Amino acid sequence: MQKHWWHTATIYQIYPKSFMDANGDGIGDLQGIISKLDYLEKLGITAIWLSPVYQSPMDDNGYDISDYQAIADIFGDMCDMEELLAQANQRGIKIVMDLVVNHTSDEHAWFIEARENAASPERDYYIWRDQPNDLVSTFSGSAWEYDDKSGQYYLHLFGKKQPDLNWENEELRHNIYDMMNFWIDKGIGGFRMDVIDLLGKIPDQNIRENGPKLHDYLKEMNQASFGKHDLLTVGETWGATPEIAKQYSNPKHQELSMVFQFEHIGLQHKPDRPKWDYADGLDVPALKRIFNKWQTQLELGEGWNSLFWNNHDLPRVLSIWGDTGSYREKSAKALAILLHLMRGTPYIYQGEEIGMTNYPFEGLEQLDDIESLNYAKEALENGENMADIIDSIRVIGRDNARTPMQWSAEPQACFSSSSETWLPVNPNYESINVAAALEDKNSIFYTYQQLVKLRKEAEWLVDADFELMETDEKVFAYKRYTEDETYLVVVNLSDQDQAIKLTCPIKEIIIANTDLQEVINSQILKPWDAFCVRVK
Ligand code: ISL
Ligand code: CA
Repeated sequence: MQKHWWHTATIYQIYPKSFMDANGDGIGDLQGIISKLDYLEKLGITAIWLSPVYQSPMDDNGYDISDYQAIADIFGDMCDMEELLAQANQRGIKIVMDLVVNHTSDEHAWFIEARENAASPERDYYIWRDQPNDLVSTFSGSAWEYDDKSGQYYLHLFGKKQPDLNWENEELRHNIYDMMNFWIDKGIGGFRMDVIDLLGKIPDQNIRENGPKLHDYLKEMNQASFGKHDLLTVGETWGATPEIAKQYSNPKHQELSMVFQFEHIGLQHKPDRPKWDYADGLDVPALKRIFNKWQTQLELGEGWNSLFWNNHDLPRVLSIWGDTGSYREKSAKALAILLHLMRGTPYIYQGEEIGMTNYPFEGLEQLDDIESLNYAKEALENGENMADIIDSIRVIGRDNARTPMQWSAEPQACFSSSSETWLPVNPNYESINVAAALEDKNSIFYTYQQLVKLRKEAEWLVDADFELMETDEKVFAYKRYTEDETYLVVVNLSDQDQAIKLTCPIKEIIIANTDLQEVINSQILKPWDAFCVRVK
């Protein structure tokens, strides 16, 4: 198998509005990111996945782009972007851009022209119908919006201000590839591709994901843009199975490096229910089953995994599956060890490396997220009560991931010099912050640092096969083995003691969040104990 830099990389996701505010307007920006590159270098990450920084009315925080080749004023300008690229590259850090090409903003010049002039070529860049069908938007309500001017409806699988692009249109496709090449020429490290599985949609047949032409488009895109370069490309694919993931990521298909699959994330809500109907606690046996499937069915050379607990759309993993009380640090390390030693490329979401948690939201006025607010509005109209709605949003809403990064115990966690930040700072910043983490040798940060380093150096992390081990329900244990070596990863995913049988001789301790000798002597895992050892 041909090895690429991203096989041994760890990627760090930055949500620009919330990372660091340099000019004191309460919103993160590019100069803020530049000022924190030394911190990221210390963590050791190989690349940053930068959520959208393009020009946008920010109806969905930049996932509604009005100009793909300009930077949003709130973040800075193209000079700042070039400076970020240069400064990051100097530190050996690549910048992976977010590619949002399922839809644009309704303020994009293409859509403005399409709307104004039904005879324009741009009209066909979007999807218009005389009558809506029953497709619904991910952000609540019908996926069709009536346009007065032309008397037709346009499709929006997300917000009304996010009209869907028509990928059947060849001219549109080539405009997108040209735009991608503009960024490639600037020296970026790759693309994270927003809802890429929707490109082949056929609205008239209610086909959203995995339409028949999807993979033709991706092959064409690969050929016309990134295929000639050694870039990381990762597609966001909510419904992917291992079979589907191989279609994208098998090198012989010449599409993408990897995809994000969300099967494990599905455990955050009740089966076949909307995400707001969240599940109580983590179903550990199901988690084991799902990771086992992905680790064994996406064979080396036939596909590649992405590994993540968090992103800007998800609740903080410690709040939903870990422990935010006395085992906060222990559980954060346990979850990190569990994930980062599997086969695939790990992604860290800003703040995860210091164990940030959900925000204690109490009312709609504290929220910004279009998905949460639209859901609340619809649920209220349907007669649901406010307390239940807020409860769901507090547990699973997207703003949990989006509150400002906590840099220190100073006011506004040192995220901004303004007392008015675009989302409130989590009140726990006085204890959970970067400055405190850096000072404490045993902090979560240093576990992440160690894992990132390990991924760069240890070849077995790429090559070794995966085998799930039979253990008690709440213990997740797996082997990684090559012909010559065997590694054992054991994690207690609970706040209870768990008995284990650890009999094989330990040759080397790779990483641990506990006193391993004590575990061996007692044959008991204490709450959230986790370790990796070489046994052969
Ligand atoms: O998080 C989600 C699952 O309930 C959805 O809100 C989310 O919209 C979906 O995961 C697709 O996400 C991506 O595209 C959206 C954008 O709002 C998300 O931030 C982005 O990650 C539309 O561009
Ligand atoms: Ca700012």
